[in-house]
Parts: sequence; structure tokens; C-alpha cells
Amino acid sequence: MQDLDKLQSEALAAVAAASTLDQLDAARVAALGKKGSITGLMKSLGGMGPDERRAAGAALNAARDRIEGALAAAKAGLETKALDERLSRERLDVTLPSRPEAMGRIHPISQVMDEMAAIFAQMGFDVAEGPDIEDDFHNFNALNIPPEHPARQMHDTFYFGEKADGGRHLLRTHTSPVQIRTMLANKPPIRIIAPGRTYRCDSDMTHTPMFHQIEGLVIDEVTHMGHLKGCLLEFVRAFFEVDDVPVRFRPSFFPFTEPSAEVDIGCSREGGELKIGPGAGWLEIGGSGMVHPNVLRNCGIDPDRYQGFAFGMGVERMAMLKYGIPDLRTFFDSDLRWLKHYGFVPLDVPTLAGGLTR
Ligand code: 2NL
Repeated sequence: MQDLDKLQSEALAAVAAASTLDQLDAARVAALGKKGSITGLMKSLGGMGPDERRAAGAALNAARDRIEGALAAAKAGLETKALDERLSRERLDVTLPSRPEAMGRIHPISQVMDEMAAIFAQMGFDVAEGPDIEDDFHNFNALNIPPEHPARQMHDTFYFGEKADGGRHLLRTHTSPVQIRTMLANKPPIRIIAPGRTYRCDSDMTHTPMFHQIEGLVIDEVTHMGHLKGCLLEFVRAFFEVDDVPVRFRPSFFPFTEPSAEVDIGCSREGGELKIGPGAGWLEIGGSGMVHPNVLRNCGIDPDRYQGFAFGMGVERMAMLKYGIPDLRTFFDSDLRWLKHYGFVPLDVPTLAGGLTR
């Protein structure tokens, strides 16, 4: 028993010196294992008298408790150290791009609609949406398009069967019914764009039965044709990223606007290549005008108090002009080679700050 202090110090020193879990376990076995130094002293208790055994037993138990405490503390420390080492060794950079490289592409129609929406959003327009399946009222009547109008004829509009009230469901032929619904549901001021799918029963080299439009609508008490021209001028310059593109308004007719104007932008031909910018040529990009008083009235807006402009553009045409896509029909071929060539990388989200599309 005279050895106890010495053995205890040795055991505690071995615990303190252990730098791995294996070394720590060796220190435990050396002191408290079956043939350990402290266990050996425990065995000698049997040969002692009662008083001596009581004192020696208490001292031994205290030494064992101290060593076990030191072992537990050292074990916790080494385990934390081992975990920290593993965490730093197995570090994973979740910001790395996926491997193999992402293969998907954004369709040019989606990209161009996002680009156009980003520009108009900057000018303070909200994006409005409505159903593809419409009725005569929202697609035609409310827009001041009379029943005899050629656009209503069977060969232009996809009609569904007759409704109970004698009206008909149809696939919208433009996104204007979205603006009609917005005017019916909201009071001026109104400033929205309506992007989406449109349908006409027409199919040849330059027409597809489904195509895309973006229309715009501004209604308040003071907005005039000057604002319309300024708005489209700013849009065109941002969209084509050319600072000096000229815009020309050509008098025209639409039943839902008065006066009406077709919108042309300047261009030139260099060799075979079409270039957007100042030049001898003009390209039509859409139509526009001041909203017809009948349309405002049909939507419960007082035309003696409120006025504003509207415009419409074809998304396919804008995509073809900006990205040099020669053939409209290829937009809808679902050809993966075409999409790989003309499509956009998903992370290239159009923003004005980021330069729309790189
Ligand atoms: C074009 C011509 C245009 C509109 C669309 C519109 C909508 C309402 C009232 C008045 Cl609710 N106008 N839209 C106006 C003028 C032209 O589109 O060439 N689109 C591709």
C-alpha cells in the first residue's frame, strides 16, 4: 500500500501523456485492467485485518475514482479533437459547380420573355397573367372588335363548343384579355405587362398555331403618346443594348386603340448581316396606340377622366432579331441540337445590372 501514491501518479501521468484513444486505453488497462497496477493492490486487500482493510480500501477507491475521472475527461478531449480533424479533412465545397457539367438549356423564348420582363419591371410595370382559354367577351367584345371583324372568323380563332349562355370558349388570340381582366378588377393607375402564349388557326413558314406575345398597358389621368414613344424607345435600347437605335411610329389601325401606330426600329444590312441601329432600313417590331374610349368604358373606366397607352410585341420575332435565329418554325421542333446552339445556360438569369444576357 506504500506504493499507492506512486502508482496513482504514474497512472495519471500516463493518462495525461496519451495523445490517441489507443494510448489512452493502454493507460486504462495498465492501471485498472485485470492485471493493472491498482487492481493488483485491490487484490492485496484480502490479506489484511479489518481496520487496515477499511483504510486501504477507501484510499484505493479514491485513487480508482480519480484515475477513472481523468480517463473520462481525456477521452472526451481526444474524441473532440478526432472529430475536428475529420471535419477539416473531409471539408466539402458546396459552391462548386455540379460535375459533370449541367447540360440543360433555357429556351430562347423563355430567356427573351425574362429579359423583356426585367426591362419593363425596371420601368415600374407589374406582370399580369390570365387564362389561355378565354371567351368572346374578354378576347373580342371588350376590345371593341365587332362580330363581323375578320379576326373573329373561324379560320383565325380556335373555338371550343358553345357555352350555356350562347357565348363561346376559345384559345386567346392575343394577351389583351389579360389587360381587360386587370382593368375590370382594378382602378387606375394601372401599369402592367402581359406576357404569355397566344393561339391562331394559322400555320405556314412565318406562322405557328401557338406563339408568344408581350403586351403593355398604362392607364392614368395624364399619360399620352409622348410617354408611349419614350417608353418603347427606352425598352428597345435596353433590349438590343444599342444606345442610339431610332424608333419610328407609323400610323395604323387597331379596333382597340385610337390613334394607332405600328412601331419600327432602325436597322442596316452589312453584307448579309442584319444590324440593329441607325441605318437606311426599318423593321417592324409591334403595334401600339392610345386605348380606345370604348375599351375603357367596357371595363368600367370613365374615358372622360382616364386615358393611357397600350402596345403589343411578338416574342418569337424579338428573339429572332436579337439572337439571329433565321427560322420561326425551329422554335417548336424540340430539336436538342438546336437548343444546345440557341439555348441559354440556366444560371444566366437576365437582370439589367448583369447586362441582361451575356
Ligand atoms: C401587335 C399589336 C397591340 C394592343 C396590342 C391593347 C390591349 C388593350 C387595349 C388596347 Cl386591353 N390595346 N393592346 C394595342 C395595340 C397594338 O398589338 O402587333 N402585336 C403583336
